Amino acid sequence: MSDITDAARAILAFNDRGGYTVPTDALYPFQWNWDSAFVSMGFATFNIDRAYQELERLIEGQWDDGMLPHIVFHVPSDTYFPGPDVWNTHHRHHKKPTTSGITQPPVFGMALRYIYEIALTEGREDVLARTRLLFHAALRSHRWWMKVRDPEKRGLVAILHPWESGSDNSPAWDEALARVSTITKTEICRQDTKHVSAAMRPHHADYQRFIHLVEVYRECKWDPVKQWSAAPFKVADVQMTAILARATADLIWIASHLNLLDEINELSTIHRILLDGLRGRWRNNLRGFVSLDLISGKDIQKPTQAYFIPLIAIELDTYQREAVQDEIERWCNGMIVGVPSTAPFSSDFESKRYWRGPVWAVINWLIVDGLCKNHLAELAAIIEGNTINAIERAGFCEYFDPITGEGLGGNSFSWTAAAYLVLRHRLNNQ
Ligand code: 2M8
Repeated sequence: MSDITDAARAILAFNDRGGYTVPTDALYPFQWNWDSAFVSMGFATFNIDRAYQELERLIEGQWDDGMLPHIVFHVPSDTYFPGPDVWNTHHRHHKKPTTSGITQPPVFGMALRYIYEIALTEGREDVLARTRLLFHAALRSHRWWMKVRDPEKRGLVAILHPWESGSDNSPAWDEALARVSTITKTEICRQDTKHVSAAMRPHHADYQRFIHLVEVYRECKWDPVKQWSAAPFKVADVQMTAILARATADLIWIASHLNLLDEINELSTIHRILLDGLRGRWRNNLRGFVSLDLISGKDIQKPTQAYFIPLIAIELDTYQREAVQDEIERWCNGMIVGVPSTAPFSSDFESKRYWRGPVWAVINWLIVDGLCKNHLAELAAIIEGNTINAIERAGFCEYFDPITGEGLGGNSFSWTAAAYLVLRHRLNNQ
């Protein structure tokens, strides 16, 4: 085992808060939904029990209606804003931990399959009951997505807050977010800029709008039907839909192993609906998939990494495959490390500002996976190699400047460590 693999494991140990992992110390002191799903796959490369535990701690925060919240506040901390009092979700009863009121990309189902497959290869028959329990939690959350976030039956699930996408200040949300008021009742006490430079973080006006949205939904008492009608921001997101579709396929795989026939049928219907929805979002002229602004009714054409995420769920035709390959190569041209989260030729590109240009290891992991699924293994190997090199050079940073390769944002970041472990694991098993 290399020193760097050791270091990646040490980061997960350092960020372990007792069965769950914080994304990084201080800047993000709670359990985040999709971070934990990625992290559990990192754990699975060396400790199956700890991998299961990560997901088990996450579902402690699951709501009765099936939603998996984006943050679980297991223990108090004052190093992050907004904390539980701003969300005020009233989920303090039932002995459950408090949570935020929105969700995040459902990587959970993908993670569960990944962990379960490794457990099976290790001959761990004892994980069956744990797998079944987590499978049912995932299924409840997928039902929630379909019912609550695609009520108009487009085959695409919607986000009501940019934080749900995980790509908080992506240029993809600029136009839709500009319609949201900057007025807030809550005092905005940002903590993030105490930990990292403001030049790498979202702007103040973004935060005003993020908090305004929280207030709108808090006033709906977190009732999903009321939120859907009150939402000033509503986007059918291709990245979210693709992750949900892929996770659904992974749940079908698990259900077949567990011999759950009704569940296979139910999930297969969901899967078909989502794939149909996604296929309709391909645009030949843009060489990628685009989200739909449900308030303006317009395509969101901004070139971001979301263009390529549907590859994890969809089999492209030959024309699309060549187009995607050319487009990704164009975005990576001249970069030390691709794939930038916003195309470098776009006027919105900022190489250091969070989701407006920097490279994220977990996004590359998804893109590598999608390229392999679509028989573009050579390009996948280049991106995989560059991601590993960037981490080995700059450390386990939150994200990387694509032009210089510099490591940015928080340090000792859990999902970057997990990405390293999983990408290395893939390489070693090829
Ligand atoms: C970032 O988002 C949080 C809000 O959820 C924040 O900036 O305060 C995003 O990068 C998100 O994708 C990630 O899950 C989270 C924790 O790493 O940080």
